[in-house]
Amino acid sequence: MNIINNNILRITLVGASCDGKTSLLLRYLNNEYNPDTLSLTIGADIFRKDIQHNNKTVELCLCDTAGQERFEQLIESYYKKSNIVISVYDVTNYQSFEKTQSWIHKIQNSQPDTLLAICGNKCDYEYNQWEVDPDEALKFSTDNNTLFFQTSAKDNLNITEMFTNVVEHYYSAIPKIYNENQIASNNVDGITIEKYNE
Ligand SMILES: Nc1nc2c(ncn2[C@@H]2O[C@H](COP(=O)(O)OP(=O)(O)O)[C@@H](O)[C@H]2O)c(=O)[nH]1
Ligand SMILES: [Mg+2]
Repeated sequence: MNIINNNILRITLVGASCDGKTSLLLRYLNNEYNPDTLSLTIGADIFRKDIQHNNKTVELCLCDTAGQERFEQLIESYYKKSNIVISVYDVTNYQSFEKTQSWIHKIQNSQPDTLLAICGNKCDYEYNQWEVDPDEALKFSTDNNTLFFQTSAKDNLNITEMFTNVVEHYYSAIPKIYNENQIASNNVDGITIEKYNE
């Protein structure tokens, strides 16, 4: 039988190219921000970070994916193993919000048990440059039962709070699982938890 370590949480970031996924992760992990980043994410990268939750150490495996269509199958293989998916969009780019909507619908259909969040990034821009109305994004989020955040990797706004919040929500949905150190099933109360097998 497969022994599952429920102190590992997999979080995957998806979205369009250039909405700031890599910048969000670098800000969260290293408190770094590089406005001139030229390095496009190729396929997917995994980062790890230990956090404390209820006096226990939780290892976050954070998967940064590329926005290009040609990587969608690879990205799918990562988000399928994830407990939480955050779909990022750029508040100044309506097309990126449309991409987020299509990711949410796609993942909801294939994995109804994954905790989903949407994140409008680049909130540092003047509001008159925003193409995505926060009320519309919030309505989409409410209608689709996802969490909703607005962040800025540039100004370090709401990023740690977002990751802390998704982890809290995840565990509050499954207190029974988290109270045990290890569980011997990969499907308890309908929520699938898998061990990372990279
Ligand atoms: N103004 C602003 N620019 C950002 C922010 N986050 C990322 N960027 C910029 O947007 C571009 C794409 O960011 P990147 O993290 O590579 O996006 P990714 O393709 O989703 O990983 C880069 O030039 C970043 O510096 C943000 O919060 N505010
Ligand atoms: Mg990237």
